[in-house]
Amino acid sequence: MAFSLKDKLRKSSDALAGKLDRLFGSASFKDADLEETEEILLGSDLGWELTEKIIAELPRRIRKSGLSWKEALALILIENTPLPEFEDTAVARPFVTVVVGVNGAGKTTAIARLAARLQRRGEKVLMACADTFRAAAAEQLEVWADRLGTAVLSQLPGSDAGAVAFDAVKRGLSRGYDSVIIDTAGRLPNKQGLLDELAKIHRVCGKAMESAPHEVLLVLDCTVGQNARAQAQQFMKAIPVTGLVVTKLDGTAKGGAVLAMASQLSIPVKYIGVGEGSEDLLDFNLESYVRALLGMDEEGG
Ligand SMILES: Nc1nc2c(ncn2[C@@H]2O[C@H](COP(=O)(O)OP(=O)(O)O)[C@@H](O)[C@H]2O)c(=O)[nH]1
Ligand SMILES: [Mg+2]
Repeated sequence: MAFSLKDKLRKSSDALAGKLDRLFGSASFKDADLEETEEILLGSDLGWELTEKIIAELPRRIRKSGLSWKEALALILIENTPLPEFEDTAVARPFVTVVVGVNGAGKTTAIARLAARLQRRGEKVLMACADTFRAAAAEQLEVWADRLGTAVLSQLPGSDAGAVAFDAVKRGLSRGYDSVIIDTAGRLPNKQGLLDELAKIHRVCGKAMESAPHEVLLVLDCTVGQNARAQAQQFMKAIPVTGLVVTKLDGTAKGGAVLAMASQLSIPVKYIGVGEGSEDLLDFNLESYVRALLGMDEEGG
């Protein structure tokens, strides 16, 4: 890696670990510090549930294990964050991914980076624009496809989003694509219209290929903080989300929100966005993330 995750999460770790470091100093953890600890945890957007668990568990954990407060906190955070289930080793071809989320969350950027990664691995990738609401949406995906040299499928604005998804999966099957990634609309107004459309996209993927879609990624902008929860729950009503992509972790102190979202929604985080560069979409590794968030080195620390 050209940079360290620890550097990318600097603002978040300053807000969380930095403040806790100053609170505890070099002295050992004191129960008297719990109230201030709670404030710091909430301030880093870890959310009520996780914060309450930590407050209840941390003193006992430190006493029992003899670990430093930081090591104990890291363990509690790791234990309370859902992990992906072991995936079937027989991966479907094409592997169909539908990407959902509100406008501006970072869907299209994430799709382009994902496509680039898959392509580097030698996969044949088809991107499809099922955002038929905005003309600019297809153009944006086409620009990426041009740049990456991947195939792209789009329709004129106003055409049926479900039909685009159906065609994409069919084309993926008939032309031997390894991956089909479907971009979707994210308008907030007329929400029911959008939710119906997403449900339809999901349904027609399954009509085109029985096991599809194999992944539904919900992209959440972490700077939205705790509001992302309500947003996510809306999307989850329409389409069964299998993984989260949390973007814009660079330049924010809200890095705790990643763990809060995963545990509140009981959906594993699959990728994180840590910048606007082409390399800035990372596989999510829970342990590395927690250590970086707490300003710890990869190992030891
Ligand atoms: N700083 C930063 N910006 C991001 C990240 N992901 C996406 N963006 C930016 O967010 C804006 C919206 O992204 P876009 O992919 O068009 O969102 P969409 O509307 O969901 O498709 C663009 O300017 C992206 O460059 C990230 O991880 N960090
Ligand atoms: Mg987009």
